Amino acid sequence: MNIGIVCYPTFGGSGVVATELGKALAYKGHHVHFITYQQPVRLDRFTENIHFHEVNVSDYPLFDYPPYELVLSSKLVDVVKHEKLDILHVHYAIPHASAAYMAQKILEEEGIRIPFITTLHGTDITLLGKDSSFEPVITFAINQSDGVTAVSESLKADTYEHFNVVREIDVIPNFVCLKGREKAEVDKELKSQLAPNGECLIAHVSNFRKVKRIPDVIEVFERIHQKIPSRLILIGDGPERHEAEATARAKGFGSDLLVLGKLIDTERVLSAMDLFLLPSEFESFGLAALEAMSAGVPVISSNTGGIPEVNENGFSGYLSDVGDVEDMAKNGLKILANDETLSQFKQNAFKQAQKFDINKVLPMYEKLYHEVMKIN
Ligand code: GMT
Repeated sequence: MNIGIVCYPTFGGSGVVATELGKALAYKGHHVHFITYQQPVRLDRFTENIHFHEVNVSDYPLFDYPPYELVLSSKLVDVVKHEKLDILHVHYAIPHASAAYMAQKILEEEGIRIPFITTLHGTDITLLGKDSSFEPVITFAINQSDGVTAVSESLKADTYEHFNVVREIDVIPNFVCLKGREKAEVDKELKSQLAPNGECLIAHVSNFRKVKRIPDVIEVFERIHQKIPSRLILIGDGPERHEAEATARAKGFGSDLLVLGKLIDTERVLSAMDLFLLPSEFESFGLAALEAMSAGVPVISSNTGGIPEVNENGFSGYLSDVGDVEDMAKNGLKILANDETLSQFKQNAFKQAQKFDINKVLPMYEKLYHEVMKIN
């Protein structure tokens, strides 16, 4: 198949999922065309069957806000025509689904029928979707899509709750690429660098937005740190990061805080961790938690949104109510209590991640592509 993928090219979960999906499809022999304003961050090397089409937004002095959506629609028309695409798969409803709809209509005038699938990722529905300035467009674009997927049952339910969606939504969960690994591999050298005195390593990965509840990460860590030698490893960047560093210093454990910033290859660092914290206010899925589990790291998380579909309470980690930092710390200490318990949770975390291996999820997307193309 000749597949066009539209996504945000940044470190956010939707961009990561779209890029990894494209890479896996290309590996299976499909031709994949990424169409976005920048090379996606995880598309960092030449890969056969993968093509990148940059959307250039012109900087006319007339525009206070350059119309990205229109330029994207035009680019989609161009790529569909010249690369003879069979299908478009857009990730994140805004503005990708409506841009795809516009491109579809323009191409129809020229006798070309291109179906498009919209994958809903979370904040497009749960945060932006609730904003009345976007709602009619999102509802329309979802209803006009030839296929719609959500990354969890919880997000599917939220979509029906917040929008007047009258069409079927398929749940296709996010995934990890385990590359045939049967167990998680620990980077021992890195572990001893990060924990020179054998401290427990506790990680958090995110874009440090408010929804991630970074102060809870600090609170939970502080409680664990008071009981056992431990270090907090923060990966990613965003508005709440600076405050987190300042609080850690003020609380007196600044020297046990390591801020690694945006990393392309989180897998290696995660493999050295003992625990992962995800206390978010809301998560439609929690890809970061799944990536941690795929590195054999148990997860202490909130029980919001789609997280319970990913992290199994008492098996791959523990779930607590949003904001219950006492319970999260208590659960973290339970996992870290002794080597035996920790090792069992690590194995369980990897087993849980195996349920979301790309080999299980990729065929679901391929099946949907075929169904949508047959109807059209
Ligand atoms: O919140 C983020 O980290 C970014 C955001 C995005 O759209 O890139 O993530 C959303 O999509 C991810 C991939 O499907 C999900 O794993 C995240 O749970 C979801 N974020 C929220 O729902 C807050």
